Amino acid sequence: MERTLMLIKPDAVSRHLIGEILSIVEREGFRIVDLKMEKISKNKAKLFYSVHKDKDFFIHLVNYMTSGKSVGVILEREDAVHHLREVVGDTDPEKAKEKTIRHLYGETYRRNSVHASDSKESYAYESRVFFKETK
Ligand code: FUP
Repeated sequence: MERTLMLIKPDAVSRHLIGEILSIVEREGFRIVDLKMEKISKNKAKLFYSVHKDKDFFIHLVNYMTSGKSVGVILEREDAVHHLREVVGDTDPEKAKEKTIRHLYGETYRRNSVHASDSKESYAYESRVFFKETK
């Protein structure tokens, strides 16, 4: 069975949306395999988003991701990577389809409530980085 990683980001954690978001993914047939809450360090945020390290928004993204606690969730389902991206919706909450998590809860392009791995390779990398105990 395929696995993927979802992060519930600081904007959603601070608005008490952990339960709502976990309910949505469980109703979509995902099994929660593992889960951890953590205020991500700058180092970890930089590693997690290293594909964006040369972008002009990188520092803003790192500052936001380290501004409060996140919850990392490993989810299992058939076609997990693709299906979670559908459930999460477009990066921009204004463009995200109705009933997607980002449409329901996203505030802005950056404060878009959740992250979902975009490939099996990203899942392997991102889950290793997030669940690693070292800072
Ligand atoms: P996604 O795969 O939908 O999470 O989107 P990206 O990998 O393209 O971007 C990662 C995160 O960087 C997004 F959640 C939003 C943020 N971002 C910005 O803050 N500014 C930008 O110009 C692009 C992305």
